[in-house]
Amino acid sequence: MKMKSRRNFLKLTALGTAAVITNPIIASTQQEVELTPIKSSTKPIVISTWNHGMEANEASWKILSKGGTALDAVEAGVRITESDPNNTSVGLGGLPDRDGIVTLDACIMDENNQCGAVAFLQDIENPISVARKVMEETQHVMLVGEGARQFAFEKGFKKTNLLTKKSKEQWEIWKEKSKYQPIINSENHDTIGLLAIDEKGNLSGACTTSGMAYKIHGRVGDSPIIGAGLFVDNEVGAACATGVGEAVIRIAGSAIVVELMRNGMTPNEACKEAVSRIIKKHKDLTNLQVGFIALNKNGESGAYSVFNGFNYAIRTKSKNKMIDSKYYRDR
Ligand code: SD4
Repeated sequence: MKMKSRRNFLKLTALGTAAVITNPIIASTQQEVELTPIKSSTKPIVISTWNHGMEANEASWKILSKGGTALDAVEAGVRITESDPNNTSVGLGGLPDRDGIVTLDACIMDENNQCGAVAFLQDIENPISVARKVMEETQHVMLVGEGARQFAFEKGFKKTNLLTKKSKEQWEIWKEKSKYQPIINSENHDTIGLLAIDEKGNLSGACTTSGMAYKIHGRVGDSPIIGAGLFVDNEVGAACATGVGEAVIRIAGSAIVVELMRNGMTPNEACKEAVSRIIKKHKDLTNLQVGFIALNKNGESGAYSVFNGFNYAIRTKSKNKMIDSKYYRDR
């Protein structure tokens, strides 16, 4: 194609190359984005959702600080949360669906746009590692339900009872009160989404959850859906989501955040714009908590949520802390 003006094209100097948008109409509407090369003091970096992110980040950091890959780091990080029986929203000990069955959703994506996902998976403690096997050892992106479970067994994963005593007791109390009606409640879900940049400047992400507590059996949220719960584009950045998955899917949340960063927004601005789309598309915001976190290729991070109360953990050479997300409205 003929390039009328190179200025119309998105420039990603972080790569030392110009990423060419092949449609001139689209190109002429793009803002030119100058991404300065990532400072060596900024990488590696890992960010992840909620307080459980602190522990997960540490596991990722062990890998990143020794020069390991972002892909290994994101998997190792979220495995910690998945295997924590006291965490009732991810992996082992996750709150079950309304029938008392724990079903897990997870996905992983690397710097080459390779991705793998599992959804509605039962009896496996670390769905993120099954998702990675789907990515690396099949030609597919997503396996669900019984097929995913059988695949996991074939790959040597052990059968594990995911319903802990504590989660079973909570479910029994819920059953008494709720008459089998799932309640969308922002207290009931705390997915871990984790994004990392390694020493080489490559990005990967992982997202894993037991989903909305007391959901209808068979319900799958945003977390295993590439583009909704997680998206990574190594030229631009990465994003992941937490909260009411249905709302995230409706706007292709994480893909949108990455695309907005491509068009020049900071991670904070991109997360805010995605949240504002959710707000525009939902007349009733009752209990509709959604939060996004994002990391751009420069190692800048950001977050935004519908309501207060969302936070994320950040780990770099110089920082290891929780950051409160900016938000649209007080609850
Ligand atoms: C879901 N988004 O299944 C997940 C739940 C979640 O923080 O994010 N919790 O809808």
